[in-house]
Amino acid sequence: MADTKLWTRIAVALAAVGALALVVGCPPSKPKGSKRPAAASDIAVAAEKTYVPPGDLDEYYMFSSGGHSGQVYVYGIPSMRHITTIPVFAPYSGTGYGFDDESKAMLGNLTWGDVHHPALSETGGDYDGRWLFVNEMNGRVARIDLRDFKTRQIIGPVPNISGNHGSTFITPNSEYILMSSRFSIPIPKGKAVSIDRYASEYKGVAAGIKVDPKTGQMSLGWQVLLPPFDWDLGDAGKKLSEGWFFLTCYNSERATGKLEVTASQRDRDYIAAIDWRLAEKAAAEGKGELVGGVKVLDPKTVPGLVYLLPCGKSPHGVDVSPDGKYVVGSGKLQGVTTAFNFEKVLTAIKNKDFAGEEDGIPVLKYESIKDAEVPVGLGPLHTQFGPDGMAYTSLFVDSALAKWKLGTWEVLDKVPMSYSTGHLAAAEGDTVSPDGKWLVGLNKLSHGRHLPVGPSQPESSQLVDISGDKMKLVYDAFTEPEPHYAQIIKADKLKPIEVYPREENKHPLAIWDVKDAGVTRKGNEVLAKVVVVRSSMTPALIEVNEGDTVKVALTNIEQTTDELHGFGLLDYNINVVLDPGETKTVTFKADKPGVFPYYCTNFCSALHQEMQGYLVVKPR
Ligand code: CUK
Ligand code: CUA
Repeated sequence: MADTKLWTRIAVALAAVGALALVVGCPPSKPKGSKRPAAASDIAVAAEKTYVPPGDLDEYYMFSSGGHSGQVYVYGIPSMRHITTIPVFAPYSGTGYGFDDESKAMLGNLTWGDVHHPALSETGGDYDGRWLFVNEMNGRVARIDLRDFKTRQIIGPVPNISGNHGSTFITPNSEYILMSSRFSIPIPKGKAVSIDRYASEYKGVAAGIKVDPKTGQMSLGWQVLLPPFDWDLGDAGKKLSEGWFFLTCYNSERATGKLEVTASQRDRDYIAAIDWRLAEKAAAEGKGELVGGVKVLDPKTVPGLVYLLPCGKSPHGVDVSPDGKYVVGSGKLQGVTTAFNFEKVLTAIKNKDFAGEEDGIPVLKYESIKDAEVPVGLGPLHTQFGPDGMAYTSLFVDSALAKWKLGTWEVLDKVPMSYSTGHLAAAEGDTVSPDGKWLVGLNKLSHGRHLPVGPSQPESSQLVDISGDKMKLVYDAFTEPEPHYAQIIKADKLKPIEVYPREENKHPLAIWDVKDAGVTRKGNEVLAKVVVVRSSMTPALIEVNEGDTVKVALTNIEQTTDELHGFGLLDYNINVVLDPGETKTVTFKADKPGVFPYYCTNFCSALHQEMQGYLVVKPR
């Protein structure tokens, strides 16, 4: 009871800090007031550190989640220049994504996604530069091939998962991607069970999505049943903790929005530690039950599968240190972040040193597994790492980043952020060998540090130089909505192609010579094979009848860097973009009679305007 009162007081204090921050931190008229005093030499150093002269290249790629824009944005570091947008879960007319048959099929019926956590594929716990995986809240995960920066697979909506926030977190050799239900529901989906039976019949679910080590192809894997605690964020163990997945929850109260029970009542929620190798083995041995088409394991019948680590109030992020020894969990309603010692976790498991259980899952004793509560500041969310035991934690309420040291637990430095950082990303900062050097605060608010653009303001990402003892804010960038997590990889680990080599194009409708181009008909189905090359589209006339189903197969036969061509068809909502060497198809019903010009949308040569043709739809 006393605890609850204490908590109420803290909550009030935090709310006041938040309110105060809003008042102090966002003067209504900017940008003049936003110029912070800085010594001229500081400015010169920051400028020199971040300036990438014309023609020079950045040292790192940053892949930043685009939140509910559904996309991934690519920035160069240290310049913070936006280099490209990778469309993933929403159509993007800039690259014709979501218009051609292939990407349309991948998107399915959903035209939006809420992207939170990119995960670069790993080998031996280091980024290997092969693929980028990203989650989105509607239960899906996408794989982007870093050879061509294209979305190549979308898996899901995965059965039984509701609100896929806890992904993508990848194992050190890219064996699995973790996924979890943020919102517990009865499973399989489609059962309408009264919310009064939440505590017993609503289920938390964690999923291991299997990744093919050769192709990156994802498949459903297995799932683990968890109590309905609202499973939020995760990380995979590495080195000392390899073989485990960690997942936070913020509602061990089993609150359902009713006033008398809230998700913040308890002083501790949990981090679940899941033995994924055991899950794999149990599923292979035929344990578990098929629910919604996936093997679901109940921890009650697979002893040792899950343990619960008590963690400070409503934890958000959980991050594993480069050596795998520390599991750092931050209660977002606290002023400290907790470092659990995984050696102690293993000892406690061995000795069955438990404090109790939740739905049959053993709960470890907080005091026997934690090494330190580090007083980083208010509202700690996420932690990244540098070399030499350095750790960096984002503070949402304090609107700052804290630097501290693993082992000594000293807080060494803080740098204010504008404003209210959610995630932070350090250069290779979640691998077994972080680089140090650069840290980016991915802020939830920008608070006027940009030319005013009306009420719909951008988010901001700020670059911090972490190469010295003190952290130095060196650059403000304004980002597309809404950056959650980002990962930063050394540029030389990626070797993207510049054209699709002709010999690799296995599309059945690809053609490479204008003499193969033309229009054929089977019943009321029309196929137009079109060659696209500077500076013509062949054929330049496609004649069909009203009501025909028309498939246009376009091949860009160029083998020259940057020679993209587009196919915009007026009045039919068709916009396809073809990279050099690429073939795409678009299928539509010719339901409007008339003459409809098509033309190249990418300015490709002096005769770009001449790349055009006509679709003639003859009335019935
Ligand atoms: S979340 Cu957005 S600040 Cu989706 Cu990882 Cu923590
Ligand atoms: Cu092809 Cu413009």
